[in-house]
Amino acid sequence: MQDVSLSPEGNPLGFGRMLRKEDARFVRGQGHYVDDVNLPGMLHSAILRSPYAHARIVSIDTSAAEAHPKVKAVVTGAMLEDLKLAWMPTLSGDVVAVLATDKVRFQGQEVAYVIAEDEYSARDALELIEVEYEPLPVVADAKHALDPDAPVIRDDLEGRVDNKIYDWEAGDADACDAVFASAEVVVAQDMIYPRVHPAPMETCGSVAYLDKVTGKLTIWTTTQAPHAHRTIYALVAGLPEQKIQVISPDIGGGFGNKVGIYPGYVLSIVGSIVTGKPVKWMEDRSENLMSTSFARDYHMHGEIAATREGKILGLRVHVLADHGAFNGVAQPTKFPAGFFHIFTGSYDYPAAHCKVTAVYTNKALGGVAYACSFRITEAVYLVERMVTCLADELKIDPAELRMKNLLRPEQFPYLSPTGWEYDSGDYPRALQEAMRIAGYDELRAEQAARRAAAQEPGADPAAPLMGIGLSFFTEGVGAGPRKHMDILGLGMADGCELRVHPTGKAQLRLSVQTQGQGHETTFAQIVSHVIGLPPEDIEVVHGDTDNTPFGLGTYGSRSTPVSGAAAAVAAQRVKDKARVIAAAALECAVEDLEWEHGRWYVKGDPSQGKTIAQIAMAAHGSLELPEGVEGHLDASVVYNPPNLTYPFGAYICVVDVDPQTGSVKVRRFIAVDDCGPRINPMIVEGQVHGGLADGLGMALMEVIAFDSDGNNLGGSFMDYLLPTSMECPSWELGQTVTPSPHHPIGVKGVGESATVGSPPAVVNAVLDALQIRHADMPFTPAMTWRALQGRPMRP
Ligand code: MCN
Ligand code: CUM
Repeated sequence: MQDVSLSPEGNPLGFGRMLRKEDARFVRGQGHYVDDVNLPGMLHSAILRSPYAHARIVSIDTSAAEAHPKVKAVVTGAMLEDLKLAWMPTLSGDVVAVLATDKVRFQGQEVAYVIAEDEYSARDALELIEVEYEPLPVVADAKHALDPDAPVIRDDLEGRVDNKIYDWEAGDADACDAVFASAEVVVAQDMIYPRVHPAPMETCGSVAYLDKVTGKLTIWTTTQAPHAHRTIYALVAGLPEQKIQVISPDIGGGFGNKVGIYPGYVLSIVGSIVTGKPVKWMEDRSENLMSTSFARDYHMHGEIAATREGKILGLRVHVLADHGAFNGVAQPTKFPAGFFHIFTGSYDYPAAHCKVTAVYTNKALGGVAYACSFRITEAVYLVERMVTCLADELKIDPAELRMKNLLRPEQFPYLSPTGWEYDSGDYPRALQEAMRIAGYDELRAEQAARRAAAQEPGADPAAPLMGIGLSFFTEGVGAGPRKHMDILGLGMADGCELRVHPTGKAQLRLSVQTQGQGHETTFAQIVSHVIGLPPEDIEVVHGDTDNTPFGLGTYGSRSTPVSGAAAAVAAQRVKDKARVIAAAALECAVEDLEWEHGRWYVKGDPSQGKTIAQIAMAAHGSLELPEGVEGHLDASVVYNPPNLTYPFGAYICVVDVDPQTGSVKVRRFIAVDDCGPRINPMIVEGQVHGGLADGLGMALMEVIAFDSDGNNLGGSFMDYLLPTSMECPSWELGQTVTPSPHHPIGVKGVGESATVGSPPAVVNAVLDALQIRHADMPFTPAMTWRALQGRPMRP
């Protein structure tokens, strides 16, 4: 499939490396983002946020703000209550306050909303609003959320007496206990996957306009799921769905941050209803970091059982999940803990059990997003840390231990002990390839030599400590099928429409929406792959609910597995229809035609043929079409995937730790990914590069911490560090190609793979350098130094 011919423009026909079509506008500064939307008469707005993590609202006085000469309106929770809009549903069946009415429940929560002639006046007026708060005790640490004397955060919910959201379990507890009871070796470990933030370059925002004459609501908004948002607006606000148009223009990164609906979006709609004008709301960086969806925040206790020879027998885990003040986790309804129960990972053993207890705390909505693959990030971290701890316990090389336990190719399709059916894989080959690129044996030899040298008298105390870390991951991406997977009752299937115009140029209408993943290029390549039109002749239309078919959106790396399949099937239908039309035009039987890329021709006489472009003209022209064949050359599809796709990969990280400062330098990082055939290898590599940087950031520097009063300590880029090219090594990538047997063109998703797979590799490398069993991320210099001194990592 990598063997590509070139279009007249020089781009590959079908799969292959080509520059991204969308970059023609991005590199010229011609991207069009929500904040670039400016409508005649448009007003601006700003949100007043709570300084407290938990407080009762005694009173709100908006009179001074309303008197500001440029202020048009001030909205409070009490006003929204009258409109029945004070609360809205979250993606997990909970409710969240649009504007606080009774209490504020996290620092940064929305309290009041100002609409003004310009953004500066709106922000100035926020300072004129007087809110009297009565501070309440705060639950900042999930470990204390269930203490008997903990304040009940969600006293708005009928009958609530504590902060528990749910207990959920998967796997067979009894069978697992039996295996553990008789196992030769059991290793237990507590670990935290800290709260982190997706921090996309573009913050969240919206421009809403309710045209009172036509009754049409148009909302330009930063969303990864425009169709789902439209339906939710219709359900929540009682607006007629055919009168709602959601447009997500260019999006400057999503990473899961833009899956849900934020109060600000709803408020911009309220603002337009109140003023009759278009209203823009754009949050700033601190607002984004403090109030929008957070990721992770899992406190995990893992136990792994094995024989003394290193055959893994079972894994059990208990998780305490910090969901913040409102349960807004984005995941299919039937999976309250996401896909966490895929934690058995890439290994062959029968016994597994997990229990997840989710609690409310006085923090912003957590556990939502950030290349999470619906909690597979946490699952992979858990299992890859546990396997490494086991290797440490057994004094077996971690690569050897993994090789001994990896699923073997003949076991696929593989049914995991917690119910997942892995579609395809050749795991040992991927690990071997990573070890080959890394030169694993030489690296271990170098490490041994360095450690020996450090023992010599007069050894340099500043000599770096070398560490080598491995991880192997399996993801399940591409949700549905819809009978198992829905969000708020909307099944995870995707529509797609392909139209080939008379002149042989095509438009592909997608329900998913790129935020930087390059869909305008790769989806054109999918269609090109099937019908042979050059990708530059195929325009991808997306991000506008009026002009695209319904579908659930881009997250969980589902675009290519689901919408990509829809595009391939639509293209196949066009190709089939083109054959019938070509047969009519060539006056032969359909069976007499053979396909070569982009053209149907008569068997045995290749000079007699019709290209797709010629067939498109015929389909729209005066040619007499056969019985039952309608004119035009188009197709529309709703694709309901039969299963997830299961990409996998083997990662190796080499670090050097400065023993005197605790600073960690990632010397090398080898990533072998298998996402099936690569539609555009350059884009896949870009996705992997980005994900590796994400993972390095989480392992070494990113954490949103809170003090005991619930103050967010990571509310700016001064405090919340993101990795830059300075911290990243030159990534060394490899690949294996194992097609998905159920995807029409064999591809698996890849958009989150590296973010999922890389943190355990970096952490395992740092701990290998320090030669200690476990310490928690992030390995900032201070944390690493403490760990080196044998001191606790957390104050
Ligand atoms: N691709 C390919 N060959 C494959 C698999 C994928 O060429 N075998 C291409 C796809 O066609 C697409 C890209 O790689 O252009 C990513 O595809 P996919 O894995 O289907 O993921 P999605 O398009 O659904 O993107 C979502 C995923 C998620 S969930 C997060 S989070 C994340 C990620 O993408 N957010 C991103 N990568 C991101 N990259 C950018 N630049 N910005 C974000 O917000
Ligand atoms: Cu889970 S972050 Mo992505 O799925 O948009």
